[in-house]
Amino acid sequence: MALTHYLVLAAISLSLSNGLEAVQSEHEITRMHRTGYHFQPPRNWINDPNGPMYYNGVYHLFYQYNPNGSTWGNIVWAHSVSTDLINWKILEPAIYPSKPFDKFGCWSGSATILPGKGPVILYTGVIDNDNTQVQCYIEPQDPFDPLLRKWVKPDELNPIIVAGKGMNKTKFRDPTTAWWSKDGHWKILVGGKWKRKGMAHLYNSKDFVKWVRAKHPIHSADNGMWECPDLFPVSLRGRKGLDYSEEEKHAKHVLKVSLDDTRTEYYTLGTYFTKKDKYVPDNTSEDGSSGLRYDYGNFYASKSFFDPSTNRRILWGWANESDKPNDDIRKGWAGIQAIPRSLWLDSTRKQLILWPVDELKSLRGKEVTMTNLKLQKGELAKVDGVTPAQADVEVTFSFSSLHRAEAYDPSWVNPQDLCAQKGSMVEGGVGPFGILTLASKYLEEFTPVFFRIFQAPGKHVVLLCSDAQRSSLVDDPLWYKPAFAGFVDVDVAASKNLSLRSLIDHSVVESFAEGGKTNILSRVYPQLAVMDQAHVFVFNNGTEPITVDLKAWSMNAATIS
Ligand code: DQQ
Repeated sequence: MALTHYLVLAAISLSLSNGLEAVQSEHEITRMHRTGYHFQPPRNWINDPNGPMYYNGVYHLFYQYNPNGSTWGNIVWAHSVSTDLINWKILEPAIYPSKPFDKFGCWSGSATILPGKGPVILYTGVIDNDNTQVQCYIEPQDPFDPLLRKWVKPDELNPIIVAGKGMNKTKFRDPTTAWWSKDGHWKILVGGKWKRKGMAHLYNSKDFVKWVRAKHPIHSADNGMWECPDLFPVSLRGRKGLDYSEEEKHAKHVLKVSLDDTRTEYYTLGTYFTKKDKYVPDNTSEDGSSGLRYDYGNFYASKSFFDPSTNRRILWGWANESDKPNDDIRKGWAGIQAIPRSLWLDSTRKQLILWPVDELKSLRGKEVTMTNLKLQKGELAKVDGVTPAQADVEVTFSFSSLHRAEAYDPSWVNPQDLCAQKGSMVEGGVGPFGILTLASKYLEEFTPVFFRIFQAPGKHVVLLCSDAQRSSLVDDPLWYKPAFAGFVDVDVAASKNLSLRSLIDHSVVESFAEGGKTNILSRVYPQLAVMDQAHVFVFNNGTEPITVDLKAWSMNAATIS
């Protein structure tokens, strides 16, 4: 059916219903946007993933958690365990304020597995109302407990690091996993700020007890407080992950920082000069907020870990809500974790690839396929047969020519502005084409995830958008409905196709373009397109016809209890 037809129906339906009048019960408000397979605890606020690790056959995920409500505060480390990264058992909080060195909060940190000893954790303790931050040490009470339920803070060791003279002690947090260096030291990074400069302080220790700050930060840049830094090696040879301490010849390093000012993250690929304790980004990686991102959407405070059981590096990231704190109080919950992603270096060596861990496939239920489906300009087709609000969709869009690609204006440097301006409904040459997720019957609401291809001198520019602008009938200016976007670095003239995978889960659409080159997570709150009233469509709004090949699965719910 033609898209214009749907849009006329949407207008009629909206004028008849005079907007959104549905009165929702408290139960519906709490339930209807909860995720089916993205990690979230039964209630309350969560933020950063903390101390992820694999130990003795068990994955541990700790996370910042407010045990008393659904806004940020009273922060403890909640604790969940899993054997497959998808289904989780929720345990008692592992770290909570109990000592003068963490009385005002137990903030983010990381786990390190010490040879011959087992896991220990470094985290940030807040010691007063002024937010003075120190780094603290905690270890399992019983290292033989398979679930590591209880943790103890040795008084004689804590706080293990305090800010030195001339440092900003209220901007001093989020210790990384430690790595062992050939120079005979354990090393960690701690995020910091001095004036406008964000930085990662480097600390050395011979015994994991006494920590000495290196003369200079391992790296810094003029972009405000660096939260949750992460530095790790990636192999130049294939997808195999490397442990933090592995000093492989055939490796590069990744430094990721989370920017408090913009609540966005970026990473650079570069070289870690171990002797000098310096990290230098490659000249192909921009060192700033418009640099490379794991995700161009709602994804923050991420943290990776090495999984020795499968030789993967796995990444967790927090996806905040996009509604208002008052909505979260009504819902009784806020925050989810993105699906854990495997991570490796792209063959171009200029960026990373991120892809949902394979274990997610265990939740795939009924499968539908669409093959060789032709879509002319303005056409769309419904994907029938899967649970539309809880689905995994993989699709390839092919086209025979790029002659119709619109000219690229070099002033379009910000993909998000470009996506907001040229949304899914603005006709183009090659694209926009993609999928409409969480769409209501007559498209009063939908979250499109789509490509648009432009012709620039000597190359094509591929834009991926995940556009929340029309995702919900609720017209609240305080709801965040961005047209998230990123460019996809791909030779589309050679391949003449583009692939997309979207994980749709009630209030989250998590998308991966071209096998994980450019990824976007959006949080959305449809009012009509909920549960079995939601739909998934494929569409084309470009003059170039496209061919669609699609597989979609209903997703079963993960067990998280
Ligand atoms: N969240 C934690 C801090 C960290 C911030 C507090 C990042 O440790 O810097 O909940 O979201």
